[in-house]
Amino acid sequence: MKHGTQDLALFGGPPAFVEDRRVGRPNQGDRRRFLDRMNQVLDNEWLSNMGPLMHEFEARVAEIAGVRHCVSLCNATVALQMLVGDEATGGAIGDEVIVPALTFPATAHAVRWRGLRHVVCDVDPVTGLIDPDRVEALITPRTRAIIGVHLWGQPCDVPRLEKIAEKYGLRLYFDAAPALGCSYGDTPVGGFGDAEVFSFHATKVVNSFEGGAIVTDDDALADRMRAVRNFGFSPDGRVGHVGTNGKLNEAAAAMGLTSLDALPETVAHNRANYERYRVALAGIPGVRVLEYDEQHRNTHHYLMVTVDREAAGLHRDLLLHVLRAEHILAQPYFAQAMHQLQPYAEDAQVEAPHAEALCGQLLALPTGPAVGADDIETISDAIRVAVAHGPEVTALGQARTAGTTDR
Ligand code: T4K
Repeated sequence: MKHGTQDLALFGGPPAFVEDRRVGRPNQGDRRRFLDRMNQVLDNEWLSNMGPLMHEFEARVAEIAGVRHCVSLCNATVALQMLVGDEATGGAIGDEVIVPALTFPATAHAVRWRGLRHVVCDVDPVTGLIDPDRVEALITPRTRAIIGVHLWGQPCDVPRLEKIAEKYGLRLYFDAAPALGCSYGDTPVGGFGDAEVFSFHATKVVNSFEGGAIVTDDDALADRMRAVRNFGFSPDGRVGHVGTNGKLNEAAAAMGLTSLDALPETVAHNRANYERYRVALAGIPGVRVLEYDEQHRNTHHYLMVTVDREAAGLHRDLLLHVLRAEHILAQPYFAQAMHQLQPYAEDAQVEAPHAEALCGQLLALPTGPAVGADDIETISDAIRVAVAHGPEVTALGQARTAGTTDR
């Protein structure tokens, strides 16, 4: 239990934890089962190129997402690159893609990587989700697609975005990288828009080391995407499309299946952690847990808080340093909006005040099966002490962390 500034590790106190408490610690599932599957892979002598475990993984993901097709891939960034390209849209139909200002850089990078232009749209000030009210004003004759991002598993305003896409004849995709197992109302994330994209990166709720998928109910699109992920080869062996190598290998599928086996218990644990954090952080001035709308299902893989500098008496970046010194490896997801990223300096005048404000406030706290009730008490205690002594921590901390902040 910490009482004053001197108890904080940043100022010489003993760290709250010996071992790091991390955001993004992989959900590996049962090791024995993984190793059994790896033995199966080696016995099969079939390591990649649409192997049996990849097919099994695809079937299970499609079932969770409630869709006909899951096209598994080596990561979600490649999935997005494939979807914005001419091979998915069925021809060149404008070179602009609308993306939210608040997302992981991969969403915008995928667009630029294909030689297209991403157009940044501001977000809702509370949820951080793309604001449909602002999307319409960004549509031009050059617009080809809209990408909504189900940030932290919260679903976008799917009905309104679908209406806008239909009205203007645009492709609608969802970057659902963090949203496997989540829903809009009772409908699982996966079948919305023309297609959605999951990530199975090591840090996601289900991991396949690296991995991703395009999920859709569009038979023709799925066929084209299956070809594109394999150098453009069609089932008849001819190259019918410009393609890439986006295949998910069998070791990745073995981990993906094992991680999927553990999904129900992972989600139950995350949900309990979310409730614990809400109680433990209640009443700390300026620190607010991002509450997920109970109308939709969330896997609670991300425990997000905002830190309001005025009310808390210290900036999110300084709190991050305080926590890291305690071996609490919180993450500033996300510290820069898309138009603030250096490669996109030409977008510097984009107006996205809500995204900018959130970027200065958001903090992801450790959760997941490795984080228990006692850990949450300890983490919340460190936050409470830092905020209770905000001005003092700020004065001392500025000297201690000069030049090392994340922003
Ligand atoms: N769209 C959205 C909305 C996304 O969030 C992402 C990825 C993508 C698209 C692209 O998906 P992929 O192409 O990756 O499939 C991490 C992930 O690398 C990234 O996949 C993820 N979003 C993003 C939100 O988080 P970093 O830069 O924060 O990773 P890093 O290395 O700093 O690790 C984060 C934390 O996880 C640390 O506390 C350490 C811990 N960790 C990490 C790894 C890799 C582990 O404990 N074990 C591990 O193996 O991006």
